[in-house]
Amino acid sequence: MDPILSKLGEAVEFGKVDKNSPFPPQMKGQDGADELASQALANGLAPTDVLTEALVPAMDRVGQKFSENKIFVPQMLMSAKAMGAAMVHLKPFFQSGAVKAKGTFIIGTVKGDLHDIGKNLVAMMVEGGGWTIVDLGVDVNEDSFNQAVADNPGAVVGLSALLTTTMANMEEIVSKIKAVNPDTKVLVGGAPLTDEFRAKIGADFYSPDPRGAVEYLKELVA
Ligand code: B12
Repeated sequence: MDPILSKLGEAVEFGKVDKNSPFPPQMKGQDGADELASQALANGLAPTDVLTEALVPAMDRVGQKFSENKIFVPQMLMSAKAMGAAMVHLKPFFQSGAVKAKGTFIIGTVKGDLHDIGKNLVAMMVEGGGWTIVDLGVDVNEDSFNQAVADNPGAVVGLSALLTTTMANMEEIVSKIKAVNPDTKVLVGGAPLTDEFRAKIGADFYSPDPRGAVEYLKELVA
């Protein structure tokens, strides 16, 4: 792996946001995720490699350490901040110049859930695929999704959940969206989901990654 990607992965894993950030003390004065992501792209590394080889595996390591009680919520939060600092540099590459004429994609993390990194990535990639994004943020309930569908007739909806407790909230949200607008297509995603779960809750499509969502949406308007 390119050394800069290993360094970037470490910066995210240990929560080093940028050179000036005092956390973690053992990385004082070193470049953080902000500088390293910018350097990786300036060196010509592909944005998808930066994402899939450095950033996403780093967050997986963070999750692993959290489950083993080796780190706690504050460290997880610093890693999320570092990931966010790196994503700022990736955004322009994924947004491309594609004309936003394919349709509107409403996305939100479901109620009770505050994880937004995956949701933001999906939004970024779908926007890059030529869709207009309505991002409802985190902790979104069925009424807000339905209001957004009413405001954007014909829009496709994406739901994200990262907790096993909040993925259960997806079922209610999907059924309330379908009760008002039966033709609305609903995509679901997030680490704990499976296609079996998608079928059980009556959603239209599941993908473990943003690429699958982009492909599905492409076929929808083809
Ligand atoms: C960062 C993080 C946090 C940060 C979130 C910051 C933020 N702004 O998002 C903070 C510190 C706030 C946090 C809090 C908590 N967290 Co947390 N967190 C994580 C961590 C380490 C990384 C998540 C992440 O960003 N991954 C990187 C992104 C890119 O991946 P992703 O989200 O899975 O998204 C990808 C796909 O799933 C997919 N996708 C996602 N959404 C969608 C939607 C659609 C439509 C589609 C098609 C695809 C798709 O595409 C994305 C890109 O590939 C995970 C561990 C892990 N490995 O997932 C734990 C994890 C999710 N957290 C966990 C827990 C327990 C918590 C807390 C309950 C901890 C606590 N005791 O307070 C709280 C809950 C707060 C809440 N109410 O939501 C557990 C969940 C366990 C479970 N099975 O339910 C995990 C798995 C850690 C662990 N191993 O125990 N967390």
